[in-house]
Amino acid sequence: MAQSVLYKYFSDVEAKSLQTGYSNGEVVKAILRLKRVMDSGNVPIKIAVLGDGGAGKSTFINTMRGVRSGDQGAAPVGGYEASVNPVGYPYPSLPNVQLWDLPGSNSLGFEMSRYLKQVQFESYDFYIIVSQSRFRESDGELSKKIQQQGKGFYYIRSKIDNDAFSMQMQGTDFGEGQRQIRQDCLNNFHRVSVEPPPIFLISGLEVTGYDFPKLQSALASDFQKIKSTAFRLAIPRMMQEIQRPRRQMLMWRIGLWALLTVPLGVLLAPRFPLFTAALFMVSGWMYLRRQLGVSERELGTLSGAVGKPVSQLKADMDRPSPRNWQVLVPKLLLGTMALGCTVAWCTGRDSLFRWPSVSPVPRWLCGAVPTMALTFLFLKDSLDSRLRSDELLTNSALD
Ligand SMILES: Nc1nc2c(ncn2[C@@H]2O[C@H](COP(=O)(O)OP(=O)(O)O)[C@@H](O)[C@H]2O)c(=O)[nH]1
Ligand SMILES: [Mg+2]
Repeated sequence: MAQSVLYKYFSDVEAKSLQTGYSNGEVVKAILRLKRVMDSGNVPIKIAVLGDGGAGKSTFINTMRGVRSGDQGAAPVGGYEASVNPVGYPYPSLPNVQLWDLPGSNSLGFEMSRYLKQVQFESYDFYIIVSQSRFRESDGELSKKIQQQGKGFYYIRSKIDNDAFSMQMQGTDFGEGQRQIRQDCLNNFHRVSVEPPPIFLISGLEVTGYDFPKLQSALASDFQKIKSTAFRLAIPRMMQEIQRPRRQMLMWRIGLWALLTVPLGVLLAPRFPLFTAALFMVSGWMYLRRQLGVSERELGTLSGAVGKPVSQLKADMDRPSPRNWQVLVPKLLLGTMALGCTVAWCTGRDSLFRWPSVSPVPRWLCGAVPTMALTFLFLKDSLDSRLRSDELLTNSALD
């Protein structure tokens, strides 16, 4: 099951009160609370350390944390996986950061998609891929998955002390050797069509040697960006979670309203299924308009708090959603059916619907089913687009 994003950033009580507040129409209040947390920078960050088994992930985590492999609380090192599940370790140098030791991407016998699921790949905010001796296909696949999410990562060539030793034995210049390794990594990222990340050549055993100090200072200086990217990327899911109780309640009401079209519309106005659908759709839509949305006054408050003109907030929240044919096609079909029934009734061709008997039931059903389904789909769509406006408004306010 996907992990809750809301509970990652808020305590149980705060998350519940955000949901209740939103259900009571406090959209702007909810947005401002999200903004407060974002501005405080007091957000937890999960950094995944991943790569093949034996690449040096656990050693790297221990060295970052200033512990040795045998110390209490250190990640177990040495050719075996402590667990098939990721393990998180606090990183004292940066507040609220955890380094997560992931099982080797080659060690569980998993195909990539199962591996990603097992380690809850998308739950991390930043990634460090550790690779030894050469670029692997799995490095390319993992980096693509990271970039698809819009998140950042570093690439580490570990055990560079071994490379240094080999080069020395072969009389190769180490500076030139390092340049070639970097170039090889860059070429491989270009080959797999991934924007190359910062690349560090390190020995997990030497915190002051090679690129280790550079890596630590890069992480410290990228930290603000990592935090704000993580929070921004979490907004759509956080909003969905905040909106969930309200959406569920309104979905129930929409379902009941659509169901009402059967007894009321078809029995009272059986000749005009399209008219019934229109009546229910318009009244349902007006109800949703009253239930959801942000008033001018609230927009003014938000505008003052985030320093963005009301016109800009409005333009952002009214951005049209991409056309979804999967929703549009059934609506068109149902509308055509309801229209067909209305035309048949009005032109006296409704005898078609009486077949095979003179019973009016088939005729009613022909009108009732598309009317009900059309009303439901239309209102569900309206509900989702109103909720989406709130999400767009949140994005705009926190931008
Ligand atoms: N020479 C050298 N050995 C390393 C380095 N990093 C890890 N090792 C060794 O490689 C082996 C596997 O390391 P480990 O951290 O358990 O790899 P993991 O499976 O990726 O977690 C251990 O014997 C480590 O001591 C490194 O940078 N240099
Ligand atoms: Mg390990």
